[in-house]
Amino acid sequence: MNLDAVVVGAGFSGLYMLFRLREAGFSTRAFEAAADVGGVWYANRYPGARCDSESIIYNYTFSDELIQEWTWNSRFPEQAEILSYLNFVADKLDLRRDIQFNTRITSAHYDEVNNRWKILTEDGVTLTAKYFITGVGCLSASNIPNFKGLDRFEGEAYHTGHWPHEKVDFSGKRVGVIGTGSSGIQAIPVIAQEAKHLTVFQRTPAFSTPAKNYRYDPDFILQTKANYNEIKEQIRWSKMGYLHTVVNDRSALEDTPEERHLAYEKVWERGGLGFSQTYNDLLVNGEANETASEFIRSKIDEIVKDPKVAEKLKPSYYYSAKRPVLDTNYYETFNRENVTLADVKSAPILEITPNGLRTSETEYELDVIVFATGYDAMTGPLFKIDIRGKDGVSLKEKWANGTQTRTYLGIANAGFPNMFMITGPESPSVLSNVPVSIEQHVEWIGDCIEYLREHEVETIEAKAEAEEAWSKHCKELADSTLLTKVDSWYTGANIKDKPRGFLIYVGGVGEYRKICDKVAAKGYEGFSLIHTSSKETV
Ligand code: NA7
Repeated sequence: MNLDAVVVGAGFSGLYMLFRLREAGFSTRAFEAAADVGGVWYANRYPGARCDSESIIYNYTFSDELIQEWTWNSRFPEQAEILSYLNFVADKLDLRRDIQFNTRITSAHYDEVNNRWKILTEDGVTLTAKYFITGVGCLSASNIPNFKGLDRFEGEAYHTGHWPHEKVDFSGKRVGVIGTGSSGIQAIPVIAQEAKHLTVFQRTPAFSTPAKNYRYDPDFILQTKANYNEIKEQIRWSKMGYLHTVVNDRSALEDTPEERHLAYEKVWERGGLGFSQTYNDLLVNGEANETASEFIRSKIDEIVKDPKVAEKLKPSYYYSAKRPVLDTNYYETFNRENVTLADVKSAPILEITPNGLRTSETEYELDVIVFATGYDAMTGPLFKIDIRGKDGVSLKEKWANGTQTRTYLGIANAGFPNMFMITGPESPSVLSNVPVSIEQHVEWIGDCIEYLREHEVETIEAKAEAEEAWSKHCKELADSTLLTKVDSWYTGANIKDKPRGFLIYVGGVGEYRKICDKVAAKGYEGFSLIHTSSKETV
């Protein structure tokens, strides 16, 4: 099969990319390893799975019809509701006829003689395409630490990112959850209600603030739909793709302790991810950050009855430097009689045993282990495919050879002509409301491919110097924040032997959009374009 474009993935990215290119008349096919649409929302079915972005902005904005015809139920959408939404989109836009499910792309090699990508599927089928576009997500390559004895466990074991479709029954069972990031913190309160006993194995405590979820009022929905153009403009040009902005546009240190307390209390009560926006310097000034961190620690003291448990739950790093978490009754769960907190920082997990697990201190008998141990973020999903550009150099080799992954705009790579990444490393991606970033990428890539057709361009490739400058810019921006001062999946520190680097553009989605638009307006500045006829390089 020879196509104009192959798109990998049928989540938020792949679905829209397929639609965008098909509408422009390009023969396009999407390949999805799972049995249906949804991407991470197809896979993350663990109890309590919910999005931390507010529903009304966690959707596509490109089609007024989609906006008007879909209605969200509550402020923070549950996994099942998001999955229904993506199914609704796939049906409405008639996308399934161009998606091949249950098909993993295993390799994509660039053929320099014919200027085509040669793409291989797991079942041995070869395709060729002019453009190779990845929509593989940033947090889709799950990570289970290589614990000794992992395969000897005789009970049930699940990773939150690959949850079974049938309901997992915890009743009457001794359950262990390893990991207290977003997934663990969402799952723990729900599992605790059902399990006979739940042990939470915590290595690093997370800062969590209340989601304060509620059902939407029908009038609010009507108003939202009527004003959607305004909402769309606001999120597209915002810092992080959200509606909330900095609550107090000054340093936290300009307020008195009493004023600060009131400010934090107000934003805490409001719920949602806006807590990090209470003041404008919480992510850049350690002293200011400490005031927010201390406030959350004081809340843990207030909520958790056993002071020793409360102490263990308090993080000591900068609030929001690791991904901040939203919860519903997380800290409260530790007041339940059937819940125990095990600190596996001071007493690490040594091995998984047939009946549970053993730490350096004691042995735990478990019927079920839930691995909420996260993901090989950003680069992990791309490395699952053997992607090779010019001279047979793989993306893995290119990125692993240096100490830092390099891309141009998070969209393209020098040495990999006619390949585009949706929310690739060094784009705003996971530091934004992701669908906003996805739409911007898809539209930019779609416009670019149309431009190439119109101008009879055979290949487009990022220039090495443009890539170098972009990576440097990303690094400088990140280094000016507290985000690089703490080990996290943002920096790659959660994966053994992964080169450290901060692989997200932190300048904001609005600023990023301006930069990308400028690059396009200048005839794709920073890219080499080779024309079909003349072989001329621009
Ligand atoms: P995260 O946020 O990476 O959390 C993973 C958790 O698992 C975290 O608490 C880790 O502790 C813990 N972990 C990882 N390895 C181990 C070992 N070996 N022993 C004990 N504990 C371990 O993943 P999530 O799935 O919760 O969230 C990912 C993102 O998905 C989330 O931020 C949203 O954007 C959506 P650590 O902190 O490394 O000490």
